[in-house]
Amino acid sequence: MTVKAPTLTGSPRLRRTPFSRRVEAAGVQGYTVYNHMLLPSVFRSLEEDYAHLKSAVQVWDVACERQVEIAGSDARRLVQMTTPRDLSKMADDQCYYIPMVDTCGAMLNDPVLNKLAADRFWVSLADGDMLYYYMGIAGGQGLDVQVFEPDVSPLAIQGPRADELVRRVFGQAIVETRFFRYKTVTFGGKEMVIARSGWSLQGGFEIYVDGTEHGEALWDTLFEAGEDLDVRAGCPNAIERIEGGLMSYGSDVTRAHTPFAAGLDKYCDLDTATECLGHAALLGKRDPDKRVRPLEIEGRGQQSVAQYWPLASGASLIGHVSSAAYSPDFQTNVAIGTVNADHSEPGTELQVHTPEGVRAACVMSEFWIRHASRR
Ligand code: THG
Repeated sequence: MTVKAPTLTGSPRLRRTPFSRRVEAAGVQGYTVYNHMLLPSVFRSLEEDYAHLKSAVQVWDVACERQVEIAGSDARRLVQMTTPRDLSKMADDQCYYIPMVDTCGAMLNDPVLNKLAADRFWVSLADGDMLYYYMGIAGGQGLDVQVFEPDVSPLAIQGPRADELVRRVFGQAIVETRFFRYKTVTFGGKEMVIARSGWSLQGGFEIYVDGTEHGEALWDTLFEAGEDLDVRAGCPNAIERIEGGLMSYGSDVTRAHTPFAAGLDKYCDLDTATECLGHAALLGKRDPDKRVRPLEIEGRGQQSVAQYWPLASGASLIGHVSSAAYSPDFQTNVAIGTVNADHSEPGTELQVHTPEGVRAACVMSEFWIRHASRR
C-alpha cells in the first residue's frame, strides 16, 4: 500500500510571505511552520540543496524570522531586561546574537538583535511568541516604549557566491559590510536594512524587506542578476546548519536550558548586564548540569528527528538527540544533542535510540564547520 504524504492545509492563521508565490514556482517540496508562518525546508533534496548552498548562491524566504520592533526612550532597557548580553556598547549599525531568558534564567529564544537607533531595535526572532512577552513586561513595568510586529520580511542570500550577487545588485559598498553589521539600500523607493548575517556558515546577507509589495520584484531582480551564478531558491539546510552548530530554538534549545547549558556563555555578561531580569538566577547557574553538544552517530541515517531520540550510557538515560542528518562531506551522521554534564566530555561513547534501531554515538569536541567564510 502506498501512503500519500499528508499536506499542510492553508489558512490565514498559517501566514504566507511576500515571497510565497516565487517559492512555490521554484518547486518547494517541504515546509515547516515557524512563528505561525510557512518556512520552506527542502527544494530538490536535502543533499542536493546542501551541495548547491556550499558551492553557489541561494535566495531564502526567511520571512518567518519575524521582527518585534521596540521603540521609545526605554527601548534599550526593555531589550536588556530580557538578555544577559551587555547591550551598552552596541554600535548603531550592529547586529547581536542574543540569548533571551526569563526571570529564572531559562532560554526563551535566541534572536538576532538589530540596533536601528539609540531608541529603536528590531528583535529578529526564532520560533516563539516573544511579541507578547515584551508587551507584558512593557505594560507591567510602565515602560515608555511601543512594541509591535512591523511588516518586515527577511530574505537571505547565502552561499560562496553571495558577495558577487549582492555586488551586482547593490554595489561594492554593500559587499564591504562587516559580519553582523548592516547598511541600507533603496529598492522600489523604500529604504531597507541589509546585514551580513544569515543562518548558514557559507556567508552572505539578509535583506529586511519592508512591506509586501516589493517582495516579488526583489526576488526577480536577484534571480535575473544571478542567472550565470546558478542562483537558486533555497532554505536553511538541516545538514549544513548542524555541521556549523547553528542551534534551532524549540528543538536543540528550550526553556529547559540556560544560556550556559546551551553553550552561549560568551553572550552572558553577568558582570555588567545587571538589568537582565534573569541576572540573579543566572549567577547561580554558571555550572550547568547538562550541555548541548555536537555528536557523531554511526551508520547511515536518513530520517530527521521528529521526536527526541533518547541517548543512553549503558542502562542510564543521559540525554537526547534533537537534530541529526547524514553529512555527505564528512561522511558521517552529524547531530546535536543535550547530554548530562558528566557525559559531556569529548570522546564519551553513548548509544542513541533512533526509530531505526540503536546506534553508537560519540560526543565531539567541536562542530564540523566554523565560520567558513565570515569576516
Ligand atoms: N537571522 C535573522 N533572524 C533569525 C535568524 C537569523 N531569527 C531566527 C534564528 N536565525 C535565530 N537564531 C540564530 C542562531 C545563530 C545565529 C543567528 C541566529 C548566528 N550565530 C553565529 C554563529 O553561531 O556562528 C554567531 C553570531 C555572533 O557571534 O554574533 O549567526 O539567522 N535575521
